[in-house]
Amino acid sequence: MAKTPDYVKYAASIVPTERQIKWQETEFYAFIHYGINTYTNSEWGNGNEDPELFNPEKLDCRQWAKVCQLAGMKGVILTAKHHDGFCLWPTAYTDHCVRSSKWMDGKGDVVAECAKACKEFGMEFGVYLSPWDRNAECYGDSPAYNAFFIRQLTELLTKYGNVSEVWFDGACAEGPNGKVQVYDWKAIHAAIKELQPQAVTAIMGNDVRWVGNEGGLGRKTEWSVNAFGPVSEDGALEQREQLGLTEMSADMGSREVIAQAQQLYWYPSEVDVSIRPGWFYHAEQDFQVRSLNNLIDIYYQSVGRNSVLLLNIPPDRRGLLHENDVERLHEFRSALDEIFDRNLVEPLKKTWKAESGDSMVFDVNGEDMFGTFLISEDISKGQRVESFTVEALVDGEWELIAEGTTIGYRRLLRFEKTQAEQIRVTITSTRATANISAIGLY
Ligand code: FUL
Repeated sequence: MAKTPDYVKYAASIVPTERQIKWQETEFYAFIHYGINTYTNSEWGNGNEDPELFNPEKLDCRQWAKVCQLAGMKGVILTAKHHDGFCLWPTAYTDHCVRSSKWMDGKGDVVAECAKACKEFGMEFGVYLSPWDRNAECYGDSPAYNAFFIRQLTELLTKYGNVSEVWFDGACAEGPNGKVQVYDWKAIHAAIKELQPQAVTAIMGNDVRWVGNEGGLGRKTEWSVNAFGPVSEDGALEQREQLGLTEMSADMGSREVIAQAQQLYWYPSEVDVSIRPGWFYHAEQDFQVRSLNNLIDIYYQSVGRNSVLLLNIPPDRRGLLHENDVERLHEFRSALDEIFDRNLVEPLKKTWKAESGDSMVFDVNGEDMFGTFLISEDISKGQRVESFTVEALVDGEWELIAEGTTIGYRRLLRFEKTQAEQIRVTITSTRATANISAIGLY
């Protein structure tokens, strides 16, 4: 047998942090895009909107949290500030915030209400704080804006209890002074580490990578171990450039790519997608809520492809999740519960330690129909499997019914519904001993 190259051994040795494991286990959570854009019917505000326009009549964050919880989501990420700079909390650092609105006579705080509701419903709470700020005068005066941004971040991370995820979008532009803002990611991340060390940071963050599209499409081959490193890591940007990698690259973790890398990272993917065409609520999109089948496809393409699903549901002008979205989420939960209701194979009692070529056979009763295969690696020990097959024993013959490449935290494969007496799972290639922690057939 050929000797495993050192770079492959190195890749197999990379493991996630505790907080990355916890994040991956959340599987599915909500994005809530809400703010001044909701009231101006836009996606990107200019920053000169009148704060008085923000005036929900029935704002109810408990409804958001409850709906999300019933949909099986484990948390919520709220746009505390979008690119327009309007803050959903009464920040001390700008008047462009809820304090200047009519809502609750300027005494309200959406971030506080949302954090509280999440706590009540046992959900994680995360914040989106847009680095790009089209309202702040100091935007573009890099040191001044970095200080302002860290002050706002500090408010969010000290006044609202536990924050599970901090989401920084990658948009960047020129400020009123005509200069492009240069963010001090090192200082920004140091502040988070000090104030909420358990929080994962996403996109322009250290822990969670953007999947590279907003259409709900994860890669069939998705390496959490890859050569595309976070912005605040020394040398990561240079390596991206050298290897020609962007968030959109189809391949950032194959043997070909990692052979050329100096440094590898555990940097797993998050699939962010909206339930509607827009990120913010627009009444004219009330009948463009994604179909149930589309949402199920997205689930298989995200959670089923070693990613976490961040599904956006935008509250409407009342401050409520719209009935059409709520109903669809209900249907989505019921459909998932139905698919994954009963595992037709005996669950693994202990981790299956597999080398390349190892197989394991599982009894199936021969009567039930199944069309989904689930497999997981124990990611606390790394991500190692490069390919696997699933065969079914039908009338004494083994037939290939599905095959996949990477596994990671979870891989789901769908195929035409079939019956079998047994299934045989083969790990055809792994970078080191694979630690298979779950097998399922539905
Ligand atoms: C993008 C933003 O520009 C969109 O408005 C939205 O917030 C999305 C999640 O990220 O880059």
